[in-house]
Amino acid sequence: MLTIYSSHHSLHQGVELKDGAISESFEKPVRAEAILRQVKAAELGEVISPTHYERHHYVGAHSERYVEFLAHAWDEWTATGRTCQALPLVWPVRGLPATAMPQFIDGKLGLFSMDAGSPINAGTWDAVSASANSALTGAEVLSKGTNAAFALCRPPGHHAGREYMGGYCYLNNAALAAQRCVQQGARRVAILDIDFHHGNGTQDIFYERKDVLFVSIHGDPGVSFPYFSGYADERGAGEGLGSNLNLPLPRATTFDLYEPALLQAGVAIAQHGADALIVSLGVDTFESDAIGHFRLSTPDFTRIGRRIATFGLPTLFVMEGGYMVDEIGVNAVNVLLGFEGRA
Ligand code: 6XA
Ligand code: ZN
Repeated sequence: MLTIYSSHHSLHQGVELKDGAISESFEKPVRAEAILRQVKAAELGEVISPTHYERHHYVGAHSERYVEFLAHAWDEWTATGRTCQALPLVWPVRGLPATAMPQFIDGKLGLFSMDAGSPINAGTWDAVSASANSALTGAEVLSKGTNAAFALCRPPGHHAGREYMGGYCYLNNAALAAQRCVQQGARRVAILDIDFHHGNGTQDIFYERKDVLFVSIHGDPGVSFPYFSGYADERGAGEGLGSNLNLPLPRATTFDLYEPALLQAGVAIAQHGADALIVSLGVDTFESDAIGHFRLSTPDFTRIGRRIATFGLPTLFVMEGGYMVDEIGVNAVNVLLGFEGRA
C-alpha cells in the first residue's frame, strides 16, 4: 500500500490546556514519526511526498474566509506583539448577538474555533497544509484506479468543521479527500470514522449532502469529547437526511461490542452504493490510550482492517488520533496489513 507523508508536520508542535496548566500537547510530532517507522519496518510499500495544492483547493469543504483566517492567523497574532502560541479564549455562544467577523485576531480565533485545543504557532499553517495535501494526493491516487492508500496525516482533521478548528484539528483532511473523489468523478463516497472521538467536523461538512455518507463509531459523547455532537439521533438534514450515521458506544468497549457496530457500518456503506471509501483512522480506541476510553487490543486493529477489506471498495486511510507513541505505529499499520490480508 502506498503511503503519503510530509515531514513538514514537525513544524507544528502545539501546547495544550490540561488540568489547569499549559503543557506539551498529546498530539506531537513523534506520533507521525513512529507510524512512519512502522510503515517501513512492516514493508507496507512505497512512501511518497504529497503534491502541492494551492489553498483554494481547501475551499468547498471549508469556507473561504476560514481558510484565509488559518493561513494568516500567526502573522496577525504576532503583529500584536505576542510570540507565544495563539489560543482562542472567547466564543460566540448562545445568547451573544454578534456573528460578524471581528477585525482583531483574538475575536477571529474565537469565531473560527470550537475549543482551545488547536493552538496556532509559526509552523502550523505549513504543517496543516502539508497534511491536507497528503489527503488530497491520496484521493488523487484512488481516483486513478489504485485500490488502497494511506495518507499519514498530521495534524489530524476530523474535528475541523466547515468554519472552525478544534480538538487538534485545523483542515479536515478526510473531508477534503472525499470532496476530491467527488470532483474526480466518484458519484457516491462513504467516510467511515473509527477514531475514538466523534468526527463532528466531518459530520458538519457533509450534513446536508446525500452524495457523501458519514458513518462514525465512537465513544458516547455524553461522557466523551466532543460532548456536543455524535449522538445517534443526528441523521443528516435536508437532502442529506439519512446520510449520517452515528454509532456511539460506551466507555470500556471491547471488540465483542465494537465488531457489531463495524458490521452495521458496512451495511450502511453498501446501501449507500459508495464508489470509494475514506477511513478516518484513529487508534485512540487502544486499551491504554492516554485520551480514549475503549479497550481494543493490538490484534483487534488487524481484525478491523480485515473487516473493512470485506466492504470491497477502493479505500483511502487518513490518519487521525492515537496517543500511545510506543504502540501507535503497530496499531495503525495493523489495520492496513489486515486490510491487505497480510496479517
Ligand atoms: C480534548 C481531547 C481532544 C480529542 C482529540 C482527538 N482536548 N480527536 O483525538 O480525535
Ligand atoms: Zn480521537
